[in-house]
Amino acid sequence: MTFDSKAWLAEAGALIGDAHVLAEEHGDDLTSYTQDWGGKFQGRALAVVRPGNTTEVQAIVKLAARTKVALVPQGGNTGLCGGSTPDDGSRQVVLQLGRLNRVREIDTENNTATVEAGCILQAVQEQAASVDRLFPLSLGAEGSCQIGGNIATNAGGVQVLRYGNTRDLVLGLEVVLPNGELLDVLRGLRKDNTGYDLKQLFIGSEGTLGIITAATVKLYPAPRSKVVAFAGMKSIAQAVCLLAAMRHQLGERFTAFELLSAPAVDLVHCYFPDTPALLEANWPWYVLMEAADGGSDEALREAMQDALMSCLENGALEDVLLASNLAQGNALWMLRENITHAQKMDGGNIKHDISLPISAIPAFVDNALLMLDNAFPGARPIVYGHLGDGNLHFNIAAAADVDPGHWQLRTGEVNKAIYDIVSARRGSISAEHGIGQLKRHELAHYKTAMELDIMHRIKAALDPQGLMNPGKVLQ
Ligand code: FAD
Ligand code: 2HG
Ligand code: ZN
Repeated sequence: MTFDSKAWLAEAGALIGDAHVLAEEHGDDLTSYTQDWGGKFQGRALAVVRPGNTTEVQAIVKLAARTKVALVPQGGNTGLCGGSTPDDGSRQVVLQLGRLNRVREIDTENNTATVEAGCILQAVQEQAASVDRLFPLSLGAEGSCQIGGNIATNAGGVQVLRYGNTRDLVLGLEVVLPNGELLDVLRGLRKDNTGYDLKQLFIGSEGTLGIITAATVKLYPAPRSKVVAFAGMKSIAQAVCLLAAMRHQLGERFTAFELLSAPAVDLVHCYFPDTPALLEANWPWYVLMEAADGGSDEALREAMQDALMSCLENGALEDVLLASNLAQGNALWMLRENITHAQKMDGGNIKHDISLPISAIPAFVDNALLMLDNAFPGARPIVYGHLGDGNLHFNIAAAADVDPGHWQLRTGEVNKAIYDIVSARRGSISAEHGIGQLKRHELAHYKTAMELDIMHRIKAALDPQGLMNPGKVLQ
């Protein structure tokens, strides 16, 4: 039977309202939904549908299942692996969750918030702050990514050191399964050993197993004080010693430990010339640290200062700046967050979001930089990331005399060279960004046959028609 796209659009319109079904056939411009944030992936879609509640999501999923139309779930479309970009479109529909943006409940006694998937991450943080709580997930895209997208990618960010990944923050989920049925495990329990923990399957599944429509997440006491420091050092080995010493001295108060290489800092200065110089001397490596707690600013500053001074004496750092106020702390964070934006402006960088045991990072970096020097002379490594979690963004920009477009053509070669080193050390080729369509071929290569087989069997059990975000994660 031929597929009648007009009839499909009309039926979808009848289910959720014509105004919420966007289509080229209706003269709508779908570009902002059919290309990714980084401009690496462009697709097309039969339509973009924007249901307004869980029942409407179910209705759309049932329609898609009956008519064999594939669905591409989309949150804020800030993902870095092309996970929310459709393919060439004739039979793919983007299911955009932005209208599911209600806060269903905040329970201050249970320290939980139950929010719909389309809530912007920053809005969830603000809701938590309004009741004197902290929702600790924090990342550069927090002004536009959605909590559903964060859960679907198991996002990391800059406070994993203290609070864990998104997975560690989710207590319950509501999920529309690929046949349109509702899996309701939206519970706010910190203990629940009643068999398999089904919600975990959907966390990090990148829209391939179902549509997350709501979540119950953990809240924490809002910190009263916060201090930020910026240190320079000669080597990553020093930074690893610094991490251990600071954690030892500050314990639970230590919330962030971000590594920045000199080329990453220089790139920010180049594209954001107003960025202030922070230390007098230049160092090959820098670390941005943050501590927070429920006590006074003075006491926390003193504890941070004591810890930093003993690290300076012990040779774990060469130079350090303790931010004197909130504005200076924010400027330090801005420098860190702007690396991604500077790289986008610079063009053509090949991203590697890798993780290793923290103890293995210095040798990995030495090894990988040497390999690059030999195999890709002139290539510019822009290394930075969440060293406190053993997660580096080991991104490689084109040599100054190489066209960024040509450099992109070497992605497969560069990836193999880096990932072989990561894999030999039992690391991960995707620490926090996911697989999407960017790394699905590499996943097939670097995961074991047993892991892949189990993943395929789970996918087939939940999505036998293969309509939930096809071509993502699994090949
Ligand atoms: P989208 O990009 O819309 O989708 C991502 C994936 O999730 C897709 O596969 C999509 O199909 C699926 N999906 C989305 N919503 C749902 C849903 N409701 N149900 C089922 N599947 C769904 N990531 C980090 O981990 N740490 C960082 O520090 C970080 N920093 C970033 C900084 C910048 C400047 C940018 C642009 C990105 C950054 N990211 C980071 C990547 C990105 O922001 C995260 O992956 C984020 O969690 C994606 O959320 P989103 O709502 O934009 O999802
Ligand atoms: C970050 O930590 C993000 O800034 C983005 O995860 C990393 O752009 C990147 O490679
Ligand atoms: Zn990151």
